[in-house]
This record gives sequence, structure tokens and C-alpha cells, in this order.
Amino acid sequence: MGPREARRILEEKAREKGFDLVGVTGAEPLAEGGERLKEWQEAGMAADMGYMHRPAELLSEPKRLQKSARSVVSLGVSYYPGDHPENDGGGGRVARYAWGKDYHIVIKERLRSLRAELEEALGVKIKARAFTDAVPLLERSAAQHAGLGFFGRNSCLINGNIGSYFFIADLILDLELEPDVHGTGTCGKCTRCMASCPTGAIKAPGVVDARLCISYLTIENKGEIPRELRHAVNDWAFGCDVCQEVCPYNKRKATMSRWPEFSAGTGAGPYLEIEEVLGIRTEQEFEKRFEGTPLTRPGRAGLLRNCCVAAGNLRLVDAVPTLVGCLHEDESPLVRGHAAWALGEIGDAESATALREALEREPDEGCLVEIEAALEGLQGRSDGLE
Ligand code: B12
Ligand code: SF4
Ligand code: SF4
Repeated sequence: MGPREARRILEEKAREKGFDLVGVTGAEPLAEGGERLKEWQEAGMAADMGYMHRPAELLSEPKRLQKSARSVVSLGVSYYPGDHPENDGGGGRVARYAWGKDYHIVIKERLRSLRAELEEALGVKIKARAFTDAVPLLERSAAQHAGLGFFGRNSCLINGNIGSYFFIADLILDLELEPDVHGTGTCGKCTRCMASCPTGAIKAPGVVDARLCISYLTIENKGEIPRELRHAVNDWAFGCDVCQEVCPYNKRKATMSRWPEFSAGTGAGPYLEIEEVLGIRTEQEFEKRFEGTPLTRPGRAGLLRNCCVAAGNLRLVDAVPTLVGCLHEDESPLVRGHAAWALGEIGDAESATALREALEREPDEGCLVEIEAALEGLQGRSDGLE
């Protein structure tokens, strides 16, 4: 069977499996993507994501992942679960891609069975690497080469028919398949994402500085959310969708995911109950609560840190007792420090008392700085009222 017929069968099988987009490219290096990655790394924009500091050649050459590679299959699956309802209940906002089950697990299962079905249909043994958002390959670049879409100014890959709310999944195969033409499209004169990014993280068209991106700050970041960025984080507790929400391609084209695993009812949904999350004290409790969803990624302390920031920004007076619990009892200095910040933002009498008490007994220097800054802020505000 020739590469063209094999490509046709791949498309048929992938669509049966529910993938919305299917494309193929050769296993040659992703030269332009590699160059852009190098510049991004050199500018420090990879922050402290260890896996993004690997040499650009490793991330841009499929053959480094599988020596016998002949084709890279790029698949797209819409995760769009709808839009956030109004945040009337004061919840911690979750980015759409994370409302349901953990996509790594869900997609990988389907990739495995797609590969098995392909072997059966083509009657050959196929050596394959199957992954999504896990192995260090420039997945957006490979997908653009495979015709899935074009790079938007927000750096997301946009497809003219379904927008950008889709995951990219890959199969690197030792099988020759007819390649697709590279994806094309344009943002035209639009710059909405660049103007709307709350932290100014989109430094140039297609270039996102992870150090400023709310998605990085609330998911990959292991340390504190810099004080000067906390207000801009607003109510986002996990990820950020702003630069996709404003995109006209999504406004017009986003189509609901056909995979039930990505719907709100199967996982964390659009909002976290902030007080509930702030009450989680042990790793076991955390794992049990979020197991099987993407929300385990930042770890317990990271997610509580995010919920503290959201609570402070939302001025959640009802959350004060739980925040006081975090400040006085949590074992993680990261959580205690951000709880102090949130109490300083809310600033009622109970918050002020709890902060003064904590000042007497807090052992961690970083937390003491947070508590002092929160108390100074409160003092400044009450002076202003006099
Ligand atoms: C590190 C990472 C992040 C980091 C850094 C993001 C970034 N923009 O670099 C952080 C944590 C911030 C992040 C956030 C998000 N991520 Co992310 N992330 C990745 C990861 C692991 C690597 C991305 C990367 O290589 N960055 C380095 C830069 C240099 O590369 P790049 O952004 O892909 O940019 C390319 C273009 O510039 C391109 N390029 C080449 N030629 C040209 C020409 C022109 C004109 C232009 C403009 C660009 C261009 O070359 C670059 C290299 O490929 C990929 C998975 C993977 N292995 O690829 C997922 C991935 C990019 N993330 C994904 C998602 C869903 C998100 C979020 C939407 C999640 C959320 N809601 O919070 C946000 C979106 C933020 C944004 N605007 O990018 C999806 C994107 C799917 C899509 N349709 O684009 C991916 C592909 C995961 C997946 N398998 O589905 N992410
Ligand atoms: S995900 Fe949010 S913070 Fe990151 S670039 Fe987009 S709008 Fe900016
Ligand atoms: S918002 Fe506008 S500039 Fe940004 S990615 Fe979408 S079309 Fe391009």
C-alpha cells in the first residue's frame, strides 16, 4: 500500500476515534520553530520550566525522539466545554482545557488504540511514539507543518474551522505517509489578545513570556506569584484563557468538544470552591480530591496559593476564617505567605487580628515579610480613611 492510501486510512481511523483535526508531516527538523525556541530560551522566557531549557535541537527534531521516524502525525481534539458562567459565587476560575478529566490520560488511551487499529488495517507492524503535551517536541510547530492551523499572535495554533480551543496529540511513526501542506491563515490587523493579556505577557506577535503568563504562574510555577502580578491574576485559580476568549476565531468558530471526558461534569468544572480548596491540609486529601484531573499539576501548596490570590482579589470576606486557618496552621510557607496577602487585601477586623497574631509566631522569614507588608497595607488604608 502506498503513502497516499495509508494517509487516507489514517484519516478515516482518526476521525472514527473522534479527532477533529488530522494532519501529517515528515520527520525533518522543525527549523523555524527551533530558531524561535532558541531566541525564547535566551531571552529567559522559559522561566524555570526545566524541560523547556533542553537544547532546541532536542525539541525540534522528531528523529531524536525516534530514530526510525518517517512521519509525524498531528491530531487535534477540541476541548471546548462552553463558556464560564458569571462568577457569582466567588469561585476560583479554571481554564477551559482543565474542566474535565486529565487529557494526558484520556488522549493517550485513544492514541494507543488508533495505532493498533492502524496496524490492523494496514497489515504492518508500526513502531510509534504516542504523546500529548508530555514529550519535548514543539507540538505547535509540528502541527502547523502538518496543516492543522496557523500561529496566532497569542502563540496558540488556530484552525480556521474550530478556533484554538483544541489539544494537539502526536504519533511519530516509522511509516511513510503522504504529508499535508503547511497550515496557513492570518490574524490580519487584529491585536486583541496582545492588548487584553492582563499581565502584558505577549511580548511580540507569537511570543509569550512565561514569567508573566498567568498560566505559568498558576500551574508550572513552584514558587510565589510575584506580588506585583497578583492583582492581574484576578480570579484565575488554574490557567488562563483571556487571550483565547477575545480571539475572533474562537468567538465565531469554537465548537463544543465531542469528547464527554472534557465536559465540566467529569472534573473540576469552571470554578473551584475556594473555601473548600483552602481547607485541604494533607497531600492525601488533595490527591483524592483532584485525582484524574489536570489540577494535580501545581500540587497542593500551588493550588492553595492560587486560591489565596483569587480570594484576595475577590475580597471574599466569607473566606476569612479559612484563610486564617491557612495562615496559622498550614505546613507550607508558600500557602501561609499568600494567605497573609489575601487577608491584607480583604482587610476586615478579623483579618487584621489574625495577621498580628501570626507576626508573633511565624518562623519563616519570607512569610514574615508577607505579613508585615499586609499589615502595612492595612495601616496605609486606615490612615487614608482618617
Ligand atoms: C511550555 C508550554 C506552555 C508555557 C509557555 C507557553 C508558550 N506560549 O510558550 C505556559 C505554561 C505559559 C503554557 C500556557 C498555555 N498552554 Co501550553 N504548552 C507548553 C508546551 C509544553 C511547550 C510550548 C513551547 O514550546 N513554547 C516555546 C515557544 C517558543 O514555542 P511556541 O509557543 O510553541 O511557539 C512557536 C511559534 O512561535 C512557532 N513559530 C514558528 N514559526 C512561526 C512564525 C510565526 C509568524 C509565528 C507567530 C510563530 C512561529 O515556533 C515556536 C516553536 O514551536 C506545549 C506542548 C509542546 N510540547 O509543544 C504546550 C501547549 C503549547 N500548551 C497548550 C495550551 C492549551 C496552553 C494554554 C491555553 C493553557 C491554559 N488555558 O492556561 C496556555 C496558553 C498560553 C499561550 N498564549 O501560549 C497547547 C496549545 C494548543 C494550541 N491549539 O495551540 C499545547 C500545544 C499542549 C497540547 N499538546 O495541546 N504552555
Ligand atoms: S494565557 Fe493569559 S496571561 Fe498568558 S498570555 Fe494569554 S492572556 Fe496573557
Ligand atoms: S485575538 Fe486577534 S491577534 Fe490574537 S490570535 Fe486571535 S486573531 Fe490573532
